[in-house]
Amino acid sequence: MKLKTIRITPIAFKDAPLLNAAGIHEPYALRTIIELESDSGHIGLGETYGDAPVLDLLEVLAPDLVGLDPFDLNGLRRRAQDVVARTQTSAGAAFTLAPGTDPAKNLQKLYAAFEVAFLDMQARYLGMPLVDLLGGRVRDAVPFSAYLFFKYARHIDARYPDDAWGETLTPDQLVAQAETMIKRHGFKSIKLKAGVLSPDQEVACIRALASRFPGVPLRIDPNGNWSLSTAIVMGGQLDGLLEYYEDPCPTLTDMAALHQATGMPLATNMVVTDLNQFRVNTGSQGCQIILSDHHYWGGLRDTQLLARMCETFGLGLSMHSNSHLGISLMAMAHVAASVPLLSYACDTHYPWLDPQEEVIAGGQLRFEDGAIVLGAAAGLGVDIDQDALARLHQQYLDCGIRSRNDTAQMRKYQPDWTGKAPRF
Ligand code: GKR
Ligand code: MG
Repeated sequence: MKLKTIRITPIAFKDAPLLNAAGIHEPYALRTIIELESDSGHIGLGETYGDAPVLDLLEVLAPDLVGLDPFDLNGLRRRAQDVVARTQTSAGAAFTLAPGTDPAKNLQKLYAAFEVAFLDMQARYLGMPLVDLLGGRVRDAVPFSAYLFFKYARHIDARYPDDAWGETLTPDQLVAQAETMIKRHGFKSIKLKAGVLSPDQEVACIRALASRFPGVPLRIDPNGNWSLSTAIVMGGQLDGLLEYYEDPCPTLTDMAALHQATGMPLATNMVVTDLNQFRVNTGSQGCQIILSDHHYWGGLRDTQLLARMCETFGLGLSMHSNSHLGISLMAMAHVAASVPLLSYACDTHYPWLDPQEEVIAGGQLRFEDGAIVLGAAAGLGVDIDQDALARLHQQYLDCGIRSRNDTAQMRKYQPDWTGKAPRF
């Protein structure tokens, strides 16, 4: 089997005005959809970042892959390495909360984007679900957590109607958001994206969630927006309420000091994002739980490698997410189903997706009791709705956004906004 055609399509989908440490989400989030077809008529699908630096790399690599055997992952890696070595991307300054804009991860992102599509094609060719190609399922149902955000009711500059979630800036509004999300999808654990309001207000929100949802595992993620001293004080107030404390401080050194001071389990998707940082972390014992993300950890097989490394070094494993559509959700679910260690529900932004903005045939995927249940369909188990793809591509052409920048977007609301962390 040889690769015959490769189609790279940047898309933009409507996104809610979600607040985070860096600023606020723009009205459109970007993704790239990858479609492969082989000379035998098999297809392979992938989804990754849509930021300009990644898109540039994907477009340069694509022609080099025509004629390659989709089972030749070493061939893919060599070609990806060549492209990264010889290409100047259009990267500006990296925006820390969006791994799609970080040039240091170019090789992992580029390889991962195609690796998923290659593996999808392999599995479709063999007539098996992707999880089985990855070594077999250790679970059929992959649990995800309710991912809560503080948010404004509307974008400052969107030309489309407000989302149905309304404003979330108080404990009562946050509890209402959690109730809706859990009722809709059945999630059994809750994550709060923090680093937005004052730490005291955010701790009050966790308390409100704990009293409304007794026994439900809770996490808070201030995205490095709390200084070490703030994180220690807030840790004292949060101790006993959290299953883990995610990225309160911006550096590994601070995370290590925080763990030493509080003994709390710390999770990260910010200070351990590759194997070199993993090595440093094992020396400093800064973070006890690593949040994997195949989009920048180098694909599905390297995510399995990360899981083995976590097992070897006695660390826990969970999963990070950025704004994404159903192809990514299924890739996350297939790899999560193949990893024995995964001991926590995965993150996903998927509940924030407007159902009209999905690119896969049949529309938005459903969570059953908070989980994605893997079936018997070959590969990732999803197909593209070509009309939706064309519409979302047109939206990309029209929206004018080419790299995610929540800090610049926040300046439209607050002109003196710096997004500099830690703010508290
Ligand atoms: O989408 O606002 C967001 C998140 O803050 C995202 O950018 C982070 O990468 O979800 C992420 C996280 O867990 O840090
Ligand atoms: Mg995080």
